[in-house]
Parts: sequence; structure tokens; C-alpha cells
Amino acid sequence: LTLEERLASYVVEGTKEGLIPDLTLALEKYMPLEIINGPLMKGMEEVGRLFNNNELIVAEVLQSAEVMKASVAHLENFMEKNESAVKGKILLATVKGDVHDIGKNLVEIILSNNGYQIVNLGIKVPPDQLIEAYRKEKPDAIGLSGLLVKSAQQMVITAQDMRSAGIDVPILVGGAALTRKFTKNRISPEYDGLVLYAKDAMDGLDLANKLMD
Ligand code: B1M
Repeated sequence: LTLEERLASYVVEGTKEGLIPDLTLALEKYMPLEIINGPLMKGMEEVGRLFNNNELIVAEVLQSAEVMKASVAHLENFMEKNESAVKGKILLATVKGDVHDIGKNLVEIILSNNGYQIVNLGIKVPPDQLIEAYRKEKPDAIGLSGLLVKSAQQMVITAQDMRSAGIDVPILVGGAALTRKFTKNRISPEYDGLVLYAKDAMDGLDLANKLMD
């Protein structure tokens, strides 16, 4: 197997044996984020496909998630840190009913390495908790992540509840459950502030930077 194939296979197989040495090798060729978005994501896509076909069980997918998390944690040490003054404060959460957090945590890493103060509320965050955290933290923006189909609908509800609570700071939404179109047609009309769709973590950073300018 090539290095790239091996990296994808650690994720698919859910094994960490040999992972760190291969990540070290990969760092000679690629930037940390290229390794995540390239071979590691390719592995995750394969896991999603196998899971969908009932060829993997949840316990196996969890092991794959562990490998992804360990890889991201390792690669984070090699990411460029932009030590500029704090550009803004962003509240991050995976919406109610959804446990997927790898993408959200990647967004946290990218944003915090680039001058943002992040308050990460974790997973399965109901609107009430988000509203309470908003009042306490007074963030400049709120980022919501969701991977399940039902999470897209949950984002609509969350936006409605935040509007009722008088919140209108920009919200950034992302995750496999969403599309730009859904964001524009279904979430935006339910919220008083800007609603921006981020296709990946770097896109999230670009959007945040535009907002803070
Ligand atoms: Co789940 N799962 N899962 N799962 N899981 C999916 C999402 C699924 C598509 C797999 C499939 O069937 N093909 C499917 C959803 C089907 C649907 O609703 N259409 C699914 C399912 C069904 C489920 C369960 C219901 C399974 C079950 O229990 N029967 C269950 C749900 C539990 C719940 O949430 N209530 C479940 C559980 C799990 C695990 C716990 C085992 C594990 C999650 C572990 C964890 O996150 N800690 C897991 C995993 C790993 C996946 C897949 C395989 C991989 C997700 C991932 O981490 N990708 C996933 C299939 C897939 O996506 N290929 C799947 C890597 C990550 C870096 O990408 O999160 O997409 P992603 O983030 C991207 C962008 O989306 C974006 O940036 C990132 C890249 O830079 N982004 C943002 C994300 N959030 C953002 C926020 C932003 C900006 C960008 O701004 C705020």
C-alpha cells in the first residue's frame, strides 16, 4: 500500500498500530490539514459507505472515529498557529440529538489556531443551553454542526428558538446534514441575523474572517 492508502486504512480498520510513524512520514510531504482532508477523510468516507451497507457496526465506526481523533490530535501539534490578537469569540455546538463531533472539533482547532476564542459546548446541545451560553459568553457568532438528516431540521428549530430569545448574531452552520440551499431556504428565513453555510472547516474560517472584518 502507498502511504496515502495506509493512512486511509487506519481509519477504515480502526487501528492505530503504525499510525503515528506514518503520520510523521506524511508530514514530510503534506500540510497537516491536507492529511486530514485527503487520506484520512477518504478513509472516513469509506467507513460511512460500509456502515451504510451494514458492513460495519457502530462499535467499529467508533473505533474509526478514535483513529480520526487521535490523528487530528497528533497533527494539531504541527499546525501553524497564528498568534494574532483575538479576532472574536465563537460559541460552537453540535445540535440536539446529534453526537457527531469530529468535524466540529476540527472547526474549533482551525478557528482557535487563527485567532478566535472558542467556547465549545459539546454535543447534543439543546436550544435552551445554547441560549443560556449566549447570554453568559456574549459571543460574536455561533457555530452549529450536524450530521444527521434530523439535525438539519433541528437547526431550523434552534434558529427559531434563538430568534425568540432575541439573538441575532451571525450563525455559521456546517456538517454533512446540510446544504447551502437548505441553509438559505429553510434556516435563514427563521432567523433575524446572518446564516452562513460552511462546507468545511477552512470555509468556516474564511467566513468567520469575513464576518469579523
Ligand atoms: Co454516524 N452517521 N451515526 N457515527 N457517522 C453518519 C453521519 C452517516 C452518514 C453514516 C451512514 O449511514 N452512511 C449516518 C447519518 C445518516 C443520516 O442521517 N442521513 C450516521 C448514522 C445513521 C449514525 C447513527 C444513527 C447510527 C446508529 O446508532 N444506528 C448514530 C447517531 C447517534 C446520534 O447522533 N444520535 C451514529 C453514531 C456514530 C458514531 C458515534 C459511531 C461515530 C461518531 C463519533 C464522533 O463523532 N465522536 C459516527 C461516525 C464516525 C460517522 C461517519 C462514518 C463519519 C463522520 C465524521 O466524523 N467524519 C459518518 C459518515 C460520513 O460522514 N462519511 C456517519 C469526519 C469529519 C471530519 O467530517 O463531521 O462531515 P464532518 O465535518 C466536516 C464538514 O461536514 C464540516 O467540516 C468538516 C471538515 O472540515 N463541518 C463544519 C462539520 N461541522 C461543521 C460546522 C461548521 C463548519 C463546518 O461551522 C460551525
